[in-house]
Amino acid sequence: MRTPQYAMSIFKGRREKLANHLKDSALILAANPEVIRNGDVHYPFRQNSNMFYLTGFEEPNSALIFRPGKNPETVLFVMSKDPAQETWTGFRYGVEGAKRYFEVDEVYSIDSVQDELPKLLSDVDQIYYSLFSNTNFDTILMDIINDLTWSRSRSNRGNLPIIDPCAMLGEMRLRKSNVEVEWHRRACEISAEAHIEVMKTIRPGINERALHGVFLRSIMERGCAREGYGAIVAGGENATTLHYEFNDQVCKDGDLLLLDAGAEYNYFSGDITRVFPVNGRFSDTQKRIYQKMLNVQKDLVSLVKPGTSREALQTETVSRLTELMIDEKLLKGRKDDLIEKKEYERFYMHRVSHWLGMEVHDAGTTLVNGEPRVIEPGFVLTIEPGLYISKDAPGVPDELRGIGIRIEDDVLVTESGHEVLSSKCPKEIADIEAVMRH
Ligand SMILES: [Mn+2]
Repeated sequence: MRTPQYAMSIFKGRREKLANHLKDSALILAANPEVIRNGDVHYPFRQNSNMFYLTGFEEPNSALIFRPGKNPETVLFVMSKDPAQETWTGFRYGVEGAKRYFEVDEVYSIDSVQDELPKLLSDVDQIYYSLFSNTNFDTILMDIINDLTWSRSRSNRGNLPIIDPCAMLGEMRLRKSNVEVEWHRRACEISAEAHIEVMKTIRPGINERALHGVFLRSIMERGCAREGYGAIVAGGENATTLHYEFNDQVCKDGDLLLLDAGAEYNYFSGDITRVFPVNGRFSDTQKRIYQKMLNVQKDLVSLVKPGTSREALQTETVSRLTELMIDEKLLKGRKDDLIEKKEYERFYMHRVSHWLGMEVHDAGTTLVNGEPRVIEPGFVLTIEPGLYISKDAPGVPDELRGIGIRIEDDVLVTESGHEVLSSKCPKEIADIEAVMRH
């Protein structure tokens, strides 16, 4: 037996907010497909973010139909109860259970979707639906729409336009409500605590994978179902590979470790990167380059406030990192020329920020009408400048070879500026070394 872990008023409130944008429309959201390999091996299921956002319903083989102003307005299709099947694959709410707990107007069995869905779409003028997130459901829906097109053309009502709801939902998800901020803050706090656990555990000779295990144990002990994305646990020169995910090498004395890992709590993801010495003490060279990167990162965080844009932060990052590269003899020449020719891309090749929310790279566009989106209170974004000097990069000082540094925090935009949601995670050299002494 299960009962929902979340207050239904949260999901109902989100649907009410959305209703104004959906006049004479039906929004259809399908659950994520299950991942099953070799026929019967089930992998952990995670609900589609938009489906969870508007229902709180976490089972596969389900769908939401939301038709503001119509009766019934909110309909869930769910898997029917099936005791024999549940013995194998676990509890299902079933039609009755879903009706009892999820505060929707109507619940049908997913087995009857071909019969019931056409009726729910017969009196709407457009459909909001995202193709390709569940291709099985795509096929079912296209067949239904094909039939409807035929009957609608006979009654001269024209074809049903299909619009992707991601942009509309992205606008909503960018602006976090109080409870969403609370959940997100907790996701970032747990991520920070788990980073500290890894800092305390690491020592020369330990495998990157064991450290990943420490991170996972720490977040799950604190109530997280999973990490928000595959962690990057990169010792030494592995940190110069941006999306290093093998996490299976031995950590060496004298190397730095780059840990990019985040907990998912109530479907909100933290996303923190820290760099710390495997043996607990930064060398002089490591100290110098790390401190310079930290200064840049802290200055960038201080620029986050309503009215700025990720584009403006990117321009500042490129300027500061190019200066740093000249200073460290990684680049030679005039700063403006080097920026013009994008020479910095040899050592820094990604964006400094992305939206953060239910997905680690969250919904919401970067541009609005072709212009950089202006940052508003309630947005959460990352700040993550990086520097990656591969061990065989030509013409770089020997002492810097094989060093990869990225420092990443999660920043909530507030009316007066910002709040660093990941501030519990140490990043000052003295603070990191102090944590590691314990
Ligand atoms: Mn990130």
